[in-house]
Amino acid sequence: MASVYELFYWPTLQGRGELIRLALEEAGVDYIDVARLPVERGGGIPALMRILRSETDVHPPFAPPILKVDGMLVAQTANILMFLGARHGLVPEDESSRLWANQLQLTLSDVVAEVHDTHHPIATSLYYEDQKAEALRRTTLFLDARLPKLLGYFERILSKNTGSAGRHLVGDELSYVDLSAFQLIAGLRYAFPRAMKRIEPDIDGLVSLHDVVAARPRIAAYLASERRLPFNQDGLFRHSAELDLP
Ligand SMILES: N[C@@H](CCC(=O)N[C@@H](CS)C(=O)NCC(=O)O)C(=O)O
Repeated sequence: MASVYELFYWPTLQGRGELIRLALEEAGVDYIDVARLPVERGGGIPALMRILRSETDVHPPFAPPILKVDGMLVAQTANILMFLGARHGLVPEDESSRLWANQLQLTLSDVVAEVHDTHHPIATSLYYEDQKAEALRRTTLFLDARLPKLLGYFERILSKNTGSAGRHLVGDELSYVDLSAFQLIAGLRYAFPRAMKRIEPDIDGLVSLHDVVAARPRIAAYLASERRLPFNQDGLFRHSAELDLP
């Protein structure tokens, strides 16, 4: 019998949970986005809180996204993707490619954390309004130096992957790292359209990768569905006029 995947993530955001949703969608498996079910059907934030506050789990996760399957609770985005990738053909089979995919995914997680810190540079517990000056300073430095450097790194990895003619980050076929790279470009375009306009001419491989992923039949169907939440001001990628610097 096929495993039933239960994803636990904040119900109104794409956030890091989106990297897991994209892998589940591309794999074509059935999954339940538990916190998006109504509370009366066992969903909502209470479902997430039950897991985070559980006293009985032997391996309790610290933060979402969390995947529950076959009696296991798996957390940490890169860890979940390593697991799903191996199960559903979203990563090559050999050990060295799997390590490489995980390494790239962890680097992508670092980028995601830096994006988050543009709007919350001091503390997640403080409102954006209470750290606006620091956010502006942080975003300026991020967009000027860090973002071109980080995206330039992934662009270099694409161009070195000659086996795939520069079409994929790992191996010859689509991997979960490609799916996450798609989400990174989409999120950055939403949050920082002006800076991305400046940077995109230097990362044409990543831009093509974004388009190739978006056109994959399962991903295209997902993006057009109600399962895909829109970007918004509560997620990782936020757009504000004052941080949308050129
Ligand atoms: N390194 C973790 C970070 C997880 C994380 O920061 N999750 C956020 C949502 S995207 C959260 O709800 N954190 C709660 C907390 O840190 O207390 C991962 O990649 O999954």
